[in-house]
Amino acid sequence: MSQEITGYCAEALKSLTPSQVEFLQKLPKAELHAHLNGSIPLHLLQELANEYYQASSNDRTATVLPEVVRSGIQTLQDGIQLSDCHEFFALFPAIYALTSNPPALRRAARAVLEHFLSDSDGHPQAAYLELRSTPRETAAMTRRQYVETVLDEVEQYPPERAALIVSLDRRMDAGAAAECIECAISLRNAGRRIVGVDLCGEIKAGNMADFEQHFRRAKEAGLKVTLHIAEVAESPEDETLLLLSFKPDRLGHATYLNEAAKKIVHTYEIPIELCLSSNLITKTVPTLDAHHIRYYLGHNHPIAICTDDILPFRNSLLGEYALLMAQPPLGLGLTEAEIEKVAKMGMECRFL
Ligand code: 6MZ
Repeated sequence: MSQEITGYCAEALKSLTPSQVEFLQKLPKAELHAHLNGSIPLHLLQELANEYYQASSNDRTATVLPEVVRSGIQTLQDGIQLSDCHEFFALFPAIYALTSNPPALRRAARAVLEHFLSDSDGHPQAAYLELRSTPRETAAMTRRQYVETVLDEVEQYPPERAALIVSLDRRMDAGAAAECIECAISLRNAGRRIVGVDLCGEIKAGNMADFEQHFRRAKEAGLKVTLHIAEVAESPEDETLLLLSFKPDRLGHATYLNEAAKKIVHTYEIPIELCLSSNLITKTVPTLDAHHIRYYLGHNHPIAICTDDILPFRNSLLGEYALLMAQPPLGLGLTEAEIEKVAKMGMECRFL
């Protein structure tokens, strides 16, 4: 079942001719910034929610109140309206309640991989997917079981099509962060398909100095590092420079970099994962015209166009590329040659 697309992507897609859409569909595209629990197709979320409602009356171990889950899922079904980026993170406890045991997580991972990689509509959304997810410890699984469950699904696809990035949440304490890194390293050393680690989560949470040791350890062990960085105007400049000192291999968003940070990013040619709809819907960027993609395109800097969270944003990778192609104000009005170059840059930024 294909996911319903609404909002900016839908408008951009509607404005294109069938041959333009076909051009975008045929373009080999890499999806390098998709959060598993933010990318669950809506039809599966509804299924998991119905099962959760049936089971929740007997469940004494539930950590999230059923009313919180019900209202969160309802919001996702109705379509979200955010007044700022911080409201966005409040959606996740409800989703997490539905993917808190291995069978449900397995179904979620399978559906997300299928969404991006199956070519049931003639063309897959992505030629290659680097899926990312935050290992969670629940009453039903350890963090290691979480990662193994997701990996089992990722590895159903050949290595040139899918890999996993293990995310650290900024809210994690030192013990949890260390456990995630050790888990990523040991599974990778055992031949499992983990290509990197990520830093994500509530933008203002955590002290990033505490995370330095974990990312250094991951790099020493041969894992690549991507970091969500400077997502909002209030992101502290010293924090941004500290994160850059971890020597990341890619950056997520990088919306508000000051001159010193931009200099580092250019000197080391650190590719940027850009999520256009996500930034517009969470209001970290006011308009497409003001989006920092223009700056990076103008500087011929490596970028990858990504979706972030198709569940709340109701976007798609094809729709994000439609935003590149549609004429202003619906899109950026790039030529086919320019879009082809962007897609190629995305493929070249893979961690694999
Ligand atoms: C920062 C984000 C995010 O890991 O449980 N996440 N973190 N910025 C964003 N953009 C607006 N979108 C999602 O997927 C869900 C988790 O990804 C992070 C949040 O920590 C969220 O809880 P996983 O699979």
